[in-house]
This record gives sequence, structure tokens and C-alpha cells, in this order.
Amino acid sequence: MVWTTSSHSSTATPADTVRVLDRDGQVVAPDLEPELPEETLLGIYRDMRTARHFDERMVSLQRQGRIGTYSPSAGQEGSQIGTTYALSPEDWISYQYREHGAVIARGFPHEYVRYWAGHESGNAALADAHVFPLNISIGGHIPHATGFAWAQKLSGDDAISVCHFGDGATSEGDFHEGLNFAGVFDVPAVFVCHNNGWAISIPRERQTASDTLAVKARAYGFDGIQVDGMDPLASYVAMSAAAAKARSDGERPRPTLLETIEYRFGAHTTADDPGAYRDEAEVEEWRDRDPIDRLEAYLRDRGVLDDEGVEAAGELARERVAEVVDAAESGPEADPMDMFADAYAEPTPRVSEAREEMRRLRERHGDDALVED
Ligand SMILES: Cc1ncc(C[n+]2csc(CCOP(=O)(O)OP(=O)(O)O)c2C)c(N)n1
Ligand SMILES: [Mg+2]
Repeated sequence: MVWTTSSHSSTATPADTVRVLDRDGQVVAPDLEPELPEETLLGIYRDMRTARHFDERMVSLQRQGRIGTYSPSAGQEGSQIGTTYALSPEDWISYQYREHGAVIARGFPHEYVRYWAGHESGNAALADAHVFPLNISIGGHIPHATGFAWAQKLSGDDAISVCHFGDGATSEGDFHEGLNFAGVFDVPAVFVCHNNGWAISIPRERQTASDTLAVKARAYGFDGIQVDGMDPLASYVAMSAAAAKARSDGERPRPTLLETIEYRFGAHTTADDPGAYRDEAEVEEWRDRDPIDRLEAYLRDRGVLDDEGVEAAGELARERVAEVVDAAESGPEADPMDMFADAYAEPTPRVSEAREEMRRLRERHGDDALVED
């Protein structure tokens, strides 16, 4: 481990934030700089470019009616991809609905796009990449991730459980229950709280009176660390250290909470208008810290990347995204009745009732029954 947390004060200040690169891509903490092979650094960069292009493409597909509501991730690729590169492919990832970068860093299965086009099967297919189904009920997956980590520990599995969620999720009871249990039962889990400053239109200051979100881990008896989430290398080193603590090689595993401080450049979802609650000046200020520009500058400085490499990464991103979109759209259209199929192993009376109601409505009105007035 290259950095310690023992001196982390209960009122973390920006000076405590783990940061390797400044906004110009200059190394500000040489002792934290990870020694990564060029191929790995380029992999992180290429995946970030792919995630950014995927985002643009998905918003456009939504506008054309080819997918449903989508939650953009532009601005947040550094923490999503930097943390995932620090894991073993055997580790399991659970996430909210915005961490597309983590899925891309896990091989980008084309079924992912099928999920956004309404296919339940798209969610299930992620299991091959050790990614749990996407979770929209805020915080609902945190106790599950803790329980899964506990099972990993009890079964002697060396893999760990990594759980992504947003700042808004920290106000849910599930956050408290999941982290409290994790601390008491010493589970091999890393919780990544993507603090992007907003939970839809609720700003971070209205979410909690705590100085930081990271400090909440103290109450559960484990470390909470603030990380510059616009810095992919800081995200990488913070996750490496947290994952090592969780794995612990037969010693007592310990969970960690990482609070990655970042920003979403776009809307909350394609159904949101951020102009109604935040200033464009704030967005511009954060655009100046773009994680892709930052890593690009670092790689250019080290001679790992030049104009040609940047161009090639853009081309690769376009190819990868076109490929998954084509593959996802080549199959049959989604069947809306599928939404009832896997809610429970056996449908509850309520689910059966809802399915019957949907069947009747579609019989009477066709698929217009699915469109809200
Ligand atoms: C249990 C629950 N309550 C409310 C909602 C409505 N909702 C959807 S997204 C969201 C905000 C979540 O914000 P945050 O956790 O910060 O994640 P971000 O969207 O910023 O990535 C809310 C309240 C929900 N999906 N689930
Ligand atoms: Mg948020």
C-alpha cells in the first residue's frame, strides 16, 4: 500500500483527497503515481474515450426512439474505469445505473445496449463479466453487495465485492445497513460513492450535514477516503489499496468506502433538464477538469501518446460502439411482457395481477397502451 489512512482526520479537507494528477495532467504526488505498463495506461485511456463516445451515441439513440431513458456518465469515466482497472476480473461489481465505464472496462458485452433497449436478457448477460444487474432503486443493492462479499469470505473465495452508488444513496437506510454489516462482519468489499455533487436536483449540501461522505465510514469502523474522481490514476491507486485491504490474504479483511469527487457534465437522464437547477458556470468549471484531457496530457508528456494515438483511440471508440449497437439491434425487439419474468423466481400475486392488466391493455389498445399521456 502506498498511502496510509491512519492520519485521515474525521473532518477530511481537500488536502486529504487522494490525487495523482492535477487538471493539466501534471503529477502532483509522485509517491502515489502507479507504475503501470504502457498497455494498461493506454487501455484506461481507450476505454475512457469509448465510454465518452458511448454516452454521445446513447443520448442520440434515445432521441431517435431506439432505446429508452438513459443516464449519461460523461465526466465520471475516470473513477469508473480507473477503479475497475485496479481489480481482478474475478471480482464482482454491482452498480447503480450511471457506471457504464465499469461495464466497458469489463469487456463491453453488447447485451448491455440490449438492456437499455428494454431487453431483460441484457442485464442477465453481464454476469459473465462478473457484473451484477444494474440497480435503479437507490441504495437497494448495497446490502446485497455486502451479503455477497460475506458469502465470498465464508466460501474462501479470493475475489472481492465492489459496489458503486451515488452521493444520493448515502441518505438511504440501505447504505447504513449495508456498511454497518460490512464493518461488523469484516467483509471483503469496497464501496465506491460517486459524489457528483447532485442527486438529480438535490445538491450535496442538502444531502447530509456531514463534512464529507467518506467520513461516514468512521461510524462503521473502517476507512473512508476521499479521492479525486476526475483523476483516473488516483482512482486506480485508491482502489488498489482498498482491494488489497479487502483481500488481505487470510488476515482479517477490511472494507473501505471511497468517496470519488467528480461531476456529471450532462443531464441526470435523458428525461431531465439540468438548466432548471444548476448554473452553466458550474458545469464549465468542472469541464476544465475533464478526466480524459487530464490523462491524455499525462500520456503525451510521457511519450506514450501522440496525435496519431489520440486519433486512433477515437477511431477505436467509434468502431467498438458501432459494433455493440449493431449487435444489440440485430435481434428481435424487446417483449414488454419480459419485465414481469424475473422480478421473483415465482411471481407474487401482485406481479401476476400487473402482468394480467398489461396483457389486457395491450389486447385492447396494442402497444399504444405503453405510452404515457
Ligand atoms: C429508492 C429510490 N428513491 C428514489 C428514486 C428516484 N431517483 C432516481 S435517481 C435519484 C438520484 C440519485 O442520486 P445519486 O445517488 O447521487 O446518483 P447520481 O444520479 O447522481 O449518479 C433518485 C432520487 C429511486 N430511483 N429509488
Ligand atoms: Mg449524485
